[in-house]
Amino acid sequence: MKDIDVLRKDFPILERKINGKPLIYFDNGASTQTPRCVVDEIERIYYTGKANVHRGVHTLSQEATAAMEATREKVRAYIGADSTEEIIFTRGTTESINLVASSYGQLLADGDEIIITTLEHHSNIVPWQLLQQKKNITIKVVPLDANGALDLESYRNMFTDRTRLVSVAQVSNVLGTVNPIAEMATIAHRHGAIVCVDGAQAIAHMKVDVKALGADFYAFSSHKMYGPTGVGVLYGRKELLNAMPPYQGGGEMIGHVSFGSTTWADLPYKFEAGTPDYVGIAALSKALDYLQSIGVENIAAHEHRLLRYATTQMSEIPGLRIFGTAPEKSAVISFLIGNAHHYDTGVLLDQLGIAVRTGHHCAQPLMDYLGVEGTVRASFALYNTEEEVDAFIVALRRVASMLS
Ligand code: 7TS
Repeated sequence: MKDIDVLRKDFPILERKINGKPLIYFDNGASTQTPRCVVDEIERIYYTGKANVHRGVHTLSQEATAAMEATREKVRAYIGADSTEEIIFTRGTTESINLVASSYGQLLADGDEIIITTLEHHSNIVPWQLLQQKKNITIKVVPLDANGALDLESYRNMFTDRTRLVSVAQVSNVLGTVNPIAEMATIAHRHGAIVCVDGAQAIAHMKVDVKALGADFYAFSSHKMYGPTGVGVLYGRKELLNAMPPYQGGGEMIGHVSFGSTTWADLPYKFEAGTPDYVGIAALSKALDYLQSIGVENIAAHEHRLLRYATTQMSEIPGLRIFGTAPEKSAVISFLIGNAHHYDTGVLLDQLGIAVRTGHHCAQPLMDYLGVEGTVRASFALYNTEEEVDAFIVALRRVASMLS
């Protein structure tokens, strides 16, 4: 990977002091920081290029449209999709999954079954529960083994001739578990079910190829991949998207509107009602360039080094418990120190300049399964360093002695 000290200069926020201490930003699972090239692009567009997309013959509008469509093509290539018709811009992973549940959900019938897992984020649980209020479907939940990996034997045995869809995170935002999506998709497809993948925690941390994964839908958020907030992507296989009804109605998603009947626009516009965050979408293009200039495989290797380094040292702290020890694990470490409350640990770490997330991480069913109310979570990104991990370990030892 490129020199980390040079890369860190792309992120001015990393020069901040928090409570008099240099910021150590370990809350990348919630949002990654944004490099200068992305912020510069947002500023450039607002100052010199802002115009709505698709709505004018004038030059600025044409430029804005071209920028949005160029990002669509870049996203397509980045995730290995066949066509830009399969790339829908949304507000984030949450909206992408809601789109699938609302729209594809309308094609389900009473008595149909879907499969999710114990480690899902609420955004891959609640949309399906909302669908359950409209359709009498059954939601089955794949259990975990002691390491926090999915129990694939149970998964295999869950399929019936009524199973229509599996919706699963590629990476757990709490345990870091990397799920064997390709294997799960093969099993699902054999039973005639389709697979929706929540890629929120994967997209910036490993190579994603939707076709190699066998994903029929793939959802992710720009703000977790060094891009702007307020932008997400839903990849969907063209034949599925074509069969699905629109998600929202409004401008830009129609073919022709009359009070008698209205027809829909072609893909992907059928699913993009209203003015999108066209500035954010255009700037996402710069985040993709940035990721590619470093190489996601290099980022993954760097983050795994940090994961191993931190895990080894954390394991030596008396009373510290790590949740999630799956063999395939991303750079996310959830933990508790003795009986200390996760919130107290988080506040003390913040005093020392270290940003971690605490709480249930929008995964309450997983917390119930783990038998805890919440955890503390450190999650790494490309700009984190071993020196930061060293400072984190010193801080954890201090917190442990204060709270025990
Ligand atoms: N799915 C997973 C696995 C996530 O980790 C998150 C956000 C989402 C979906 C929702 O993404 P959004 O961009 O639509 O909000 N996870 C977290 C987190 O772990 N801490 O803050 C947000």
